[in-house]
Amino acid sequence: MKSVGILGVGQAGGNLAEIAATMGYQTALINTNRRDGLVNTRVEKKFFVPGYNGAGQDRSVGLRAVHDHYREIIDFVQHSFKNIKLLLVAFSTDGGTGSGMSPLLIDLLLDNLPGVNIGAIAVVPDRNVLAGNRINAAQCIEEISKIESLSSVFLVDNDQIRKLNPQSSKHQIYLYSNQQVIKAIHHLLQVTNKSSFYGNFDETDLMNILATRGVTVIASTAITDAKTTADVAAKIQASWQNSIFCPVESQGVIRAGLIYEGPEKMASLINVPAIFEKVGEPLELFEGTYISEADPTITTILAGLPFPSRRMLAIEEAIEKNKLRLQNLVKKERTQVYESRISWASNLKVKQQERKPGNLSSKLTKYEK
Ligand SMILES: Nc1nc2c(ncn2[C@@H]2O[C@H](COP(=O)(O)OP(=O)(O)OP(=O)(O)O)[C@@H](O)[C@H]2O)c(=O)[nH]1
Ligand SMILES: [Mg+2]
Repeated sequence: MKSVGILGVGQAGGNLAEIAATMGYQTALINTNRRDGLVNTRVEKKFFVPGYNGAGQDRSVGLRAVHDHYREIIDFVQHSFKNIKLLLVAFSTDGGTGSGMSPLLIDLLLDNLPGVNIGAIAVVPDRNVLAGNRINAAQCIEEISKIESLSSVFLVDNDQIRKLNPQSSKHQIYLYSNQQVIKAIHHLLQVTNKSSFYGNFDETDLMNILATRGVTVIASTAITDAKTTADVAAKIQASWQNSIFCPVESQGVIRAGLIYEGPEKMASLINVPAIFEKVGEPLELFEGTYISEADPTITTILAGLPFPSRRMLAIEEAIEKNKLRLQNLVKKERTQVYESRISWASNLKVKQQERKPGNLSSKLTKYEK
C-alpha cells in the first residue's frame, strides 16, 4: 500500500486524483458539482456537497460548503484513506470550489487526521486567465501560506507549460501538467523502494523532507553531457527553473533531497556546495545514489522554500495596473441603466379603444329612417 494519498477538491483536484488513481494511489474527491466529479471514473470515493451545483468561481460558495458540511466531509476523508503517512490535498487556486474549500478543509483535517501529515498540490493559473481568477489565486495562496503545521505545498504552475507551448489548448496543458506532477511524486516514492550499496534514500528521508512547512519543488535533469562539477550544478539549477512547479526564486531551502541514478563514474561530478550555492545550503540533505547503466539523472527535492513573490507579482500586477478600470466595472454593474432617446414616443402607441356602454333607445332612434 502506498503511503501517500491524494484528495482532489474541485475540477482540477479531481483530475489530479484521477491520474494518481491510475498509478495505484489511494484517492478521493470532493466537489460541489456532481457532473464534474463523475467524469473522474478512476477515483472511487466521491463526496458531493449536498445542495450545491458548482461554485461558479466564487470562493465564498466553496467556503460555505465546508462551513455547512464539515462533519460529513471530515468523516468522508477519514474513511477514504487507510494507513497513509501523507495526504496531499489537490485543487486549483483560481476557481471557486477547490480554492474556496481547501484552506479551511486542510486546517480542519490537521486536527482530525492524527498521525497523518497534510500537504497541498495547489495549481497556479497560466498567463491567460482573467481578473476574477487572479484575485481567487492570490487570496487562496495567502490563506494556504498562513496554515500552521501544514507540510509541503506544491505550487503547480500552469504557466510553465504555457510558456513552452503558447499554442496548446487548455485541455492539453492541464493533462500534461497533471501527469508531470503525479509522475514527479511517484518517482520519489519509487526510489524509496530501491536498495543501494552507496546510500539509500528511504521513505523516512522522503517523509522528513515532505513534512517541512513551506513550498516544495521536485525537479529532474539528465546530466549525460556534463563534464565538470560546475556543469552538473548548472543543469540542476536550470531544472529548478524549468520544472512543472513555480520557478525557484530565492534562498531558503530548509530540507532537501538529492538522488543520483546512473553510471558510477558520473556520480563523482556531484558537488553539494556548488549545487546549493544559489539557494543556500539546506539544514538537512538526504542523498541517494543508485548505480545503473541508465542515462545519468539527478532528481532534487527542495522543501521549505518561501512562497514565490515574483511569480505572485505576475498574477497580481494585472489587477493593480487595472485598478481603476476594474473598480469602475464593478460600480457600473450596480448603477448602469439604459436611457432611451425616444421615451417621448411611448404615447404614440395606439391604446385599445374604450367601449362605453351606450344608451339603447338613443341608438335605436339614431338609425331610424
Ligand atoms: N493543471 C490543471 N489545472 C486545471 C485543471 N482544471 C482546471 N485547471 C485550472 O483551474 C482553474 C479552474 O478551476 P476548477 O478546478 O475548474 O474550479 P473548481 O474548483 O471546480 O471551482 P468552480 O468550477 O468554480 O466550482 C483553471 O483556470 C485552471 O487554472 C487541470 O485538470 N489541471
Ligand atoms: Mg468546477
